[in-house]
Amino acid sequence: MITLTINGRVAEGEAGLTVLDAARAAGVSIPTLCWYPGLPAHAVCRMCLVEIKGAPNPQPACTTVVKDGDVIETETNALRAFRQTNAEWLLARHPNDCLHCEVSGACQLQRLVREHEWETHWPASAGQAPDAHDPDLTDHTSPSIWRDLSKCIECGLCAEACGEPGQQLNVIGFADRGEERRPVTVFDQPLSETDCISCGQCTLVCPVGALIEAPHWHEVLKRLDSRQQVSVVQVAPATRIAISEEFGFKPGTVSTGRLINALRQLGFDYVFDTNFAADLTIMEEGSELLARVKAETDLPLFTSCCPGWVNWVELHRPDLLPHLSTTKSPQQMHGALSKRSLFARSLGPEYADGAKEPYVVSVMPCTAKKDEAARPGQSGDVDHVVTTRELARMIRSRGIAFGALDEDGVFDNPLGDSTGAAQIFGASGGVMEAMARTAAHLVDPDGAPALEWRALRGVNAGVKTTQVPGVGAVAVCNGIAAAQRMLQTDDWRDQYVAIEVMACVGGCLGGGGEPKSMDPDVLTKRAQAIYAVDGQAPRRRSFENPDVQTLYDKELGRPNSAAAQALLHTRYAE
Ligand code: HC0
Ligand code: SF4
Repeated sequence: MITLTINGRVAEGEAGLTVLDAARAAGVSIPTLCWYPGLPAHAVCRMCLVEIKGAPNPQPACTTVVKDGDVIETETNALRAFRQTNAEWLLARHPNDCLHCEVSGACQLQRLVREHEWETHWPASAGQAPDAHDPDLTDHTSPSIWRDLSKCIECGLCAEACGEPGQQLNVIGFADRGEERRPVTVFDQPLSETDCISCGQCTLVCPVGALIEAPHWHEVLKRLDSRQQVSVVQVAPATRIAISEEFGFKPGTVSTGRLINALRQLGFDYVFDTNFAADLTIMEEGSELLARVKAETDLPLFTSCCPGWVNWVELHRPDLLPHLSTTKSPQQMHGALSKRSLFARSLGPEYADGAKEPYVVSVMPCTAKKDEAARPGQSGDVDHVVTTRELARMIRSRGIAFGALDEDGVFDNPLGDSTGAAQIFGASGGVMEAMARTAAHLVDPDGAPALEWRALRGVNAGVKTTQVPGVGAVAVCNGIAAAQRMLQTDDWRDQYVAIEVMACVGGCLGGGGEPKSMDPDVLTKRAQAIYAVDGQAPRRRSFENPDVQTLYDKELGRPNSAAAQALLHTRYAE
């Protein structure tokens, strides 16, 4: 431990910490715009400059390491004046259209303006009107990600999240210098023509509104208000935990009941659970795996529920498409069941004869789920996808006091019951662990296979592996960068029978549509909550879900039957 003085107060800190971390640990807030936990600090925005006694010039807090005995000032007049000049430069180039901006209220620049009283330095003058946007800097071509580079403050975080050390996709990089420095795609193409996989990690780190998810929430509210169809909503496993952070709860708070009550207040007729379809995925994908193991074909099987990963395979390794499970993702399965199963037909004569379909919305931690919903052969299963962040805006916009809601909400049936195995889908390794629980049972119904496969858990390791008795070795790639590294090795084909890939580190709980967080441990906290829900579930293996059993008995016959293939499986673009 070392001792330092910050703004006249003595504090203890760990050796090796940056001034920024040490100050935050001591309760001192230093403004930043280009810093994000987990990405390298590069001191571009110059907002975090501090004075350290003995140092000739102000030093950036994000890259300067504390030394024992340091005497640090973060709020001198000179520093305040410097930050203000910096802000003036940024604000002179930034559109003054907060009222129209999708991230209003969640924008780091807007927050700093408010907290530091910089409003007076933001001219509402010519060139700053909303319609002054250069259309060449706006790109709405992707079904998942929108760009408006007139809002970019050149922090560089998107390029890091998309490239090194993040996703290692390098769709976005920096071009030009000085005034023209901005994040661009290769040949300045629109995102839809690049190798973007829609993971949304760039939107998660963007401190302003330059990169956002393609918003669906306005349209969802309009459709709910019109009440022309029965409306159905499904909620992803990761959303019920992270939504809490949007309303001031600690990371890792489980808000399932409150969330269900909020969705009812928004006007949805049926509030269902994506987890029901996650259990169904295990039945379909697990059966597919056991059939492939028996026939020794197209192994290893890759999971296909992450649309960012599916996009990557189609773009970069179409030779691997036969290895992808043909099982639709739980989102798409749930949509198909909501629209074309006994449930849909039970909604009334117009629904029974197909003249009408329910309006289906999903709430996902993921931006790529928006383009999954538009995939050829699957479009129509789900009408709109809102991210966790968008749902928070919907809840606020309707004046719903989330924190005051009762925690007693329960999902509707028959598409709302689930097991603990489904809940862990939201964490990296969860799909494979859920599959292991059921596959191990199917190959040895009288045995007592493990329920918990801890080797597959955790948000930090890139690749996790274990052996499933009677099935074979399985692996989990935690993030698309880990998957790319694995595919460059020589022996992955021979080593494993099944591989889970989630494009975002941490799995869906780290998805590009989750709340933005400056807590470096946020992924671990969300994961702990997911495993706690599983640990307390009365049923923890997917085949134990009674409503899934009923669905097979009444409608689908058995896993991978012709009826199941027609409703729950898909093909990929070669
Ligand atoms: Fe996921 Fe899913 S677990 S991809 O991360 O499989 O988005 O939370 O909803 O579909 O269930 C995301 C999360 C889901 C799906 C499920 C899977
Ligand atoms: Fe890169 Fe993902 Fe953003 Fe696309 S969505 S630009 S792949 S970080």
